[in-house]
Amino acid sequence: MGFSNDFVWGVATSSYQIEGAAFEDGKGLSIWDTYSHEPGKVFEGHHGDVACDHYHRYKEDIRLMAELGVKAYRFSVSWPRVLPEGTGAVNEKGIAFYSDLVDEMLKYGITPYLTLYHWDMPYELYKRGGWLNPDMPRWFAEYAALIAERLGDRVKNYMTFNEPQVFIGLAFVDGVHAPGHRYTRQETLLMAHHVMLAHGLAAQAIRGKVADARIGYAPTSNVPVPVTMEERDVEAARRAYFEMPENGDWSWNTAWWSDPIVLGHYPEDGVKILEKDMPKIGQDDMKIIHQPLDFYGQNIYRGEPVRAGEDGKAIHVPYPEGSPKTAIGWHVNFDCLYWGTRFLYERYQKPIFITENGMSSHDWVHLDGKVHDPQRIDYLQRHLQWLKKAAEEGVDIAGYFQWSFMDNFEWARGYHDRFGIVYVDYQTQERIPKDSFYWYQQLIRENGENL
Ligand code: PNW
Repeated sequence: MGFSNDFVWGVATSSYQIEGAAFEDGKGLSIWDTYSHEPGKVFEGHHGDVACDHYHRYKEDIRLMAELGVKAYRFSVSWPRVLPEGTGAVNEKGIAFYSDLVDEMLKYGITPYLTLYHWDMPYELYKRGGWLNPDMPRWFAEYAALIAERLGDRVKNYMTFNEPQVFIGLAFVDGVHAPGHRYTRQETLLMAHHVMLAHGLAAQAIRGKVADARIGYAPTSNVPVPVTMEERDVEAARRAYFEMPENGDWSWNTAWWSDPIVLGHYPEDGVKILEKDMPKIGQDDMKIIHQPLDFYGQNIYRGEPVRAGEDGKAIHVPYPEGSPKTAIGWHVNFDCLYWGTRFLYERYQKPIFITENGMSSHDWVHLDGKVHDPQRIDYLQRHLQWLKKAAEEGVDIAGYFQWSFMDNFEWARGYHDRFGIVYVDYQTQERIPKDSFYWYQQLIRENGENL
């Protein structure tokens, strides 16, 4: 026993990171279109104007996915491509692109998993206050309804948000992602509340249009991993995953972002610590936020080793000097997929999808014309071994999406870091499957049996 027969093996990407065609066919601007062109914001001034030119090459890309043998493809829709002003007039050419993209997937038997918001907020809505504006949840629901109406006959799987921790936390708490501001705690907590309301209203809107829709969510956070299997350490890690830090540093807190959506209330410990900065919560808000979820998605890349202190609380155990890091500088800890899925399943009791997992490296084309990435094969293999162990122990794991299908625009790091199992030559737009592509192809064929 390991992965179920209907286990969903997939790959993931997002609109701004691959599409390009940033100013074509009536698309509106997103905050990443503007931010990436501000000097000094992105590595060496890179931007997503062309990216992988996927907008024009999607047929070739989907054909390659079919060759890979994935059962599902997680992609995102660019909100300003279909609603240039975020609300109101529809850009039919934008809708046509996603409709054709979905048809192309279905032609090869690849199931679409659609993310509504992977950070590329319409610039026009940003000018109106973005996530601070109380109308934002309603605009988001209007957008969700449009997508469900136009694609819902063929798209059944939806994720509302990708990583609110990043597009609120990194963008507005730390100020290092678009639009790159620092707001007060009061303001950012209000934004977070609006994001959750938007999730709830969008879920309702989708269900109103697509009776057999399956709806999920795709947050992220690093997983505290116990350094021993002793129950004391395991319990310390579990607590650290969900507990609000005493300093009120809330933006990466798993419970803050997921309890309201899955359980219907903010976590008590967090409310106590953040009380004076909490937004005013409307009478029906929690009901709106707490919509039935069909699956729980989580992006997991990293673990943070911890052990239990005297009082049972987690103490961070630093990684040994010189221990492995990926090109982006992230430490590697394979068992994060085991502990992460286990802790999440205990708390939320939903079928779990790993909606992203993968690593960056600085790959190149070798003299034999191939791209050799043994480090990525090693990373994926060991992470999947631990995911399999969780499945064997009864954690309900429904699927795994490798990040990313192809090298792409890695946000503030530009094209410097490569996460793909397909290499992209940005000069020629040639795609070259890396060794890890063929490794993953084999793994999917065997349903992970030889891990
Ligand atoms: C995710 N962290 O971002 C995003 O969903 C992708 O768009 C992105 O390309 C990918 O991971 C790789 O970075 C993350 O700080 C950003 O732990 C930051 C973190 C995790 C994920």
